[in-house]
Amino acid sequence: MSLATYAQGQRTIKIESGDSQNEIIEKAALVVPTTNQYAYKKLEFTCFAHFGVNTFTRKEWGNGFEDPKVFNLQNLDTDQWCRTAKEAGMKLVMFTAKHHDGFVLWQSRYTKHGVMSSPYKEGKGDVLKELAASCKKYGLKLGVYLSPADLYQIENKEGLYGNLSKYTERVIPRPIEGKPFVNKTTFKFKADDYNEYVLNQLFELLTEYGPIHEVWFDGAHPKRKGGQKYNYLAWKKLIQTLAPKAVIFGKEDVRWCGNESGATRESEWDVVTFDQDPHQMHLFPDMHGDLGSREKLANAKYLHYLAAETDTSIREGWFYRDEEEQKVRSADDVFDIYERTVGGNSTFLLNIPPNRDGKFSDEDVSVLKEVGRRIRETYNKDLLAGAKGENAILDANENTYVLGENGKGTYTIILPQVITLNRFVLQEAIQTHGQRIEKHALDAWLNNKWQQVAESTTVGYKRILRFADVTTNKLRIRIIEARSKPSLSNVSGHYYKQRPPQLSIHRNLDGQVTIAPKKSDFHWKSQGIDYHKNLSDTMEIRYTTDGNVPNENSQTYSKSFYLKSGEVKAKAFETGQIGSLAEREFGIIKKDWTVKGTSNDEKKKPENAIDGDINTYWNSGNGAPSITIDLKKVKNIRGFIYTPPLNVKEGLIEKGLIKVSKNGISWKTVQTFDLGNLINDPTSRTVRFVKKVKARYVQITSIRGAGGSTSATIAEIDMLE
Ligand code: FUL
Repeated sequence: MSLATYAQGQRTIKIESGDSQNEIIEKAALVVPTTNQYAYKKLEFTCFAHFGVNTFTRKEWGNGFEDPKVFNLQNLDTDQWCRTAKEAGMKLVMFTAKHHDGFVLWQSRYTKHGVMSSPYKEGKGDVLKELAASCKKYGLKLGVYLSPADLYQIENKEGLYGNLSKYTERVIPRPIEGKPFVNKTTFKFKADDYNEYVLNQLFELLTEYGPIHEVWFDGAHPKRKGGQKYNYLAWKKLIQTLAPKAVIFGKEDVRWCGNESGATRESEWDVVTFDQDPHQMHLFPDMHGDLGSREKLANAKYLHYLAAETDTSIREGWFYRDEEEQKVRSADDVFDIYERTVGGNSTFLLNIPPNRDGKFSDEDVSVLKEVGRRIRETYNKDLLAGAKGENAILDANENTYVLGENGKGTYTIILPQVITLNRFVLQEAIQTHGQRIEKHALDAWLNNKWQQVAESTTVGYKRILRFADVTTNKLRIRIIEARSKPSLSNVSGHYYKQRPPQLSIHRNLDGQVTIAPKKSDFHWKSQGIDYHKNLSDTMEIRYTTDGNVPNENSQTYSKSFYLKSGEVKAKAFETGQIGSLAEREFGIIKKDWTVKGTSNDEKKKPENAIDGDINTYWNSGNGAPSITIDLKKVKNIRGFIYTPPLNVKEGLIEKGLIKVSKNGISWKTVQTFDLGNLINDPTSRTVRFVKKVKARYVQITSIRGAGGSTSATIAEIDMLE
């Protein structure tokens, strides 16, 4: 089929069987976002708020058996949430109206399992209503998270989830006496009981809480029942009718970036591939790895615009737990993620879990304020102002752009004076021309010649290049590889006031601890500065092992040191500035330990669980999902750290049992433990015992594996003394 058949500006393009590789690439260059997707991309930085029964039970995942009375909310200050989000520069608040536990935070007509049965305002409270009013007041958009998984509807006797009811024609919303809707729209859908429940609740959420701009369907399922299927095409019809400006997350509008830790891809393509027509699909699998390179496109059946969203939490875990143990990301960390996500063609959704007092905690607020300040200080001022060059890319107008030649383009910018910059922003005209740039570089005129200061891959909605300070009066952008004619829409130059680096702390099997500036993760150069080389000249690292936060008088770090067990805290100090806190808890040295357990595969042997290497792991295979560790000496143990492997779904221990023994003959049960959300968030989890136990042998048994898995898997176990 000739390419002329395809007008520029389609969201989905079918690949025909005879299409050559070049034709596929040409087609990819024609794919553009919808108006809603484009508006969504422009939000850039958005706020997640996980709030519900888990806030009060301190669990990551509830189980559906929670008594609504545990939601013992007395105070709620959604104005404070929105004021803080606004100050941080966020544009939308995404709220967990219903998480997997099934407890609803609005006054739904269709269940009693929610705020209506809680102490909050004696059952008359409506958290979503208060939040919607605050969003309006502060000019923020609102999104709703409605978990398809619903443990309350799975576990209770009259529960609708998987109850094997028939698909029949249902009128949505189902009328409830005495509670009429102002919006008189009705729908007829073929649905079973649970799909009807979801549709009725969507109707409430989308008609009674102001305009909704994003609907979030999480893919995680702690449990399933009765082969329950989702009639997503009906949900979509309802959403598109009642919330015409909303994008749908987890489906064909917005996709999960593939992790919950703030990791970003070097090349984030929004033009992705499908095997079927995405407009007809009910289920959208998570996407991992390379999504849009030329090699990937070669096997496509459909090309489709699907915006990337990166979600992570400011606190360890998605729900608020406490002020003491639950770590909070520093402003350095959040700002770094902001630059990698927003500046890496992804929308940043940062979770700030409100606490049991109905507020964002002080520490979270101060981090957000600082991040907002840095964003404004760095990005509100364009250092290219007054420069000469292609007007279309210097005019800060998203509707003007410059079209390059096929596959390339070079643009020189002459500044009215010398400037110093270390950030450079590029944007493509994705509204009209989609995402085309595959490789580009920035040069600066230095010592009478062009020198490359940064190089990167895709651009899309936005790319932020980070590099060491450059002082120049001439810059040059080179588009090195692109699909069809690249279309740059905007560029700008910025200066970020350098802070001391973030630190990372490691200990080897012999107990030697090293502290060093964090290596640039995910292919980002740490602004070209080699801290390792300059360590003693410009920066000092100070640390403690007694639990105190290091200050100017704490011990200086000059070489690795031995630590039997305990906590290391460190900060970098540099010309009057103090860096953010790095902290790490280390268990007992594992060098002499031995271990017993089964495995089907030499590569997954039990020894991998105690080898200090998180890249190797143990899996119990067909044997008992249990491992026994011999610490070789009786120790006083206060807990342990379970580290699951990355990218392995089999055998993650969701519920486990700990037993100990002094002699390996008589055993004592210590306790069980529950860990939620391990598949999507395979981070280390610390389990603290109610009281210390004396033990030489420790046995960990999996009672329930994540996703119904029957084996047990451990990347690393550390025992805390
Ligand atoms: C995950 C959920 O299981 C977590 O609890 C959280 O809501 C996160 C945003 O998505 O899949």
